Amino acid sequence: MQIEKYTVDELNHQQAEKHQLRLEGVATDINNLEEVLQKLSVFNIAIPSWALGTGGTRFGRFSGGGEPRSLEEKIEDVGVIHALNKSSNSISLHIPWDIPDNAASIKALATQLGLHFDAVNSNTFQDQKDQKLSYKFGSLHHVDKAVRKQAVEHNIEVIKYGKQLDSKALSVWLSDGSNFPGQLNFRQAFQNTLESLQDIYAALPDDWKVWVEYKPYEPNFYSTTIGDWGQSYLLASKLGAKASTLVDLGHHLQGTNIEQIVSLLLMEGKLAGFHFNDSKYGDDDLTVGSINPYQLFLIFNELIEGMDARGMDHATSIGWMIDASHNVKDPIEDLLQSVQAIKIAYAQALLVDKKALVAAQNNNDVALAQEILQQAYRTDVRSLVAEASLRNGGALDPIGAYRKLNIREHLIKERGLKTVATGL
Ligand SMILES: [Mn+2]
Repeated sequence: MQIEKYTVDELNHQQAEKHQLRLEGVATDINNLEEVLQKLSVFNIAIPSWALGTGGTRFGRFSGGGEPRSLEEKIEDVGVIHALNKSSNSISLHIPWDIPDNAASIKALATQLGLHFDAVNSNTFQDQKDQKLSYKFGSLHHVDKAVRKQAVEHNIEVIKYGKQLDSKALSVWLSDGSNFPGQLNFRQAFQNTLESLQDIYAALPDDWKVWVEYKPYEPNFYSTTIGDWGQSYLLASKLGAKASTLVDLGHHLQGTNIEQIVSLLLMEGKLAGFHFNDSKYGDDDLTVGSINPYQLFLIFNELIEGMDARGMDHATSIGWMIDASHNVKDPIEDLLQSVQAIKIAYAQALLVDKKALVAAQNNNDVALAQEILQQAYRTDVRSLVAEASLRNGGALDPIGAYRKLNIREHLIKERGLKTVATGL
């Protein structure tokens, strides 16, 4: 389904007066208001094709109804999200869950909805039907060269699909690792991974990048071959300029200082991008900003500081994507919440008085440095995010609009109650 713009305009009109008052209230304290609004209005976050359906756990999956039954319907759902928030103008495909059989028509549909294709993601963490060799003991790091070759060829095939859709990056996450001490020779596993990635790297088109993601544990619980940013950075450095490290927020052990990792990767020009989510105990499945919004703000503070130091464009020089599993919420609502949370953290970080912060740091004025950060963090920037959306033709309140327009009910009517999207 597609959203008629006048229906969004009507809802905005009903909320216009309240919104204006809120905006004026916060605007009086902001010196760089227009700059903040401008940056917010061009900031987009990619939606992964696997996030439009209800996710599952090891134990079960409870479909919410009206899930997309095809890649076309997934793209339509991203179109709904983008029509409401005007901040989700791209989709990241997962191969083989979402193979574009007819690239021309898929591209035309996306273009019609104002969307393009972000990074393509390979999958060597599962065995697919009719697959010759198994990934039970890993893929790019496997002891058997034939398995490594099969996994390399899969990645090259993913690049081929991405080229048809004008993607510009291959995102690689490996589940390769070991479950028990002694199972694996760490150096050999790393060398095999490097050699496999070198073969994939050689197949990258000139204007493409490869993003190397890391994760400390799961599905393996003793070692992961690309388990932290050091291992990813080492691989990316050895591969060359087109390779860099992808940070997934949930892929860290508890208490890890992710903002510091981000800062140093940016310094080295090796930060590829982000997978946004949140976690309480482990893994990466909760909605970004739902558990620790202050950490998200601190990460954005370092991102902005580091990108500005290198003259990088906030909106386009890094890949921004959501990577979460929506097990108990309506996936579209969850994705709308995610984008709002990201934009709120970004807006707050844009408000940090950088000159004052640098002065405080140079004076070792620890209390003042904290005050400066928290002054920005404690500002209610929701009306700024709403204003940026409004100026782009989106909804002041995207989730409210989604509910008032009864979109899920429409989707259930159109697709049925018992549909299951491909994905996790
Ligand atoms: Mn991820």
